[in-house]
Amino acid sequence: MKTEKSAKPLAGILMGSDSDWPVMKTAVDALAEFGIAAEARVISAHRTPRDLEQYAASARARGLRVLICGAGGAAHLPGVTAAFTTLPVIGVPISGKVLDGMDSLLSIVQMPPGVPVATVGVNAARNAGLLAAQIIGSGDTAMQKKLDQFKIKLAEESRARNKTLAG
Ligand code: RP5
Repeated sequence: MKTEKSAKPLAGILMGSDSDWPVMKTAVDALAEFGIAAEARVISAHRTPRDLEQYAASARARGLRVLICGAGGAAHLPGVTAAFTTLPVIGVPISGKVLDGMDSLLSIVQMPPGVPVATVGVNAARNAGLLAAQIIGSGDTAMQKKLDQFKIKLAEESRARNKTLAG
C-alpha cells in the first residue's frame, strides 16, 4: 500500500481491512490528479478501536485536512472517526460478499444529528477523493483553477459521447 509521496499528506485514507484497498486506492488516485498527497492506513472500528481514536484525535494536529473512511458490512469506521475529530469525514460504503453494500451504505449514511459524515455511493471512492480535493481546495485559488479545468474536461468528454451515437 504505497501512497506516501514526498509532499505532506493533507488527506487521511482509512479502511477497515486491506481487502478494501482496491476500492480505496481510487480515492488516492483522484487526489493525486490534483497534486494532493494522501496517507493510507488499515484501522478498524471493531478490531483496533483504540488505534482509531488515537489516529482520528491526532489527525488535525498532524496537518490532515480531510479524512476518507471506507468500510464494508457493519461499517462503523466513518462514524466513529467522525466522533473523534472535527475534520470533515467522507464515508465510502464498500460492497462485500453479501447484501451488495446496502448494509454498509445504511450503516454509514444514517448518522445521528451532530455527527455528520458525507457519504458517497457504494464503492464510489473516486468521488470521495474528488470531494476531498474540493474541500481542501475551497480556500485555495490555484487548486480552484485545477478543479475548474477538471469540470471543463468532464463536460468535453460528455459532449464527445454524442459522436458515438448512431444516426
Ligand atoms: C470490514 O469488513 C472491512 O472494511 C471490510 O470491508 C470487511 C471485510 O473485512 P475482511 O474480512 O476482508 O478483513 O471491517
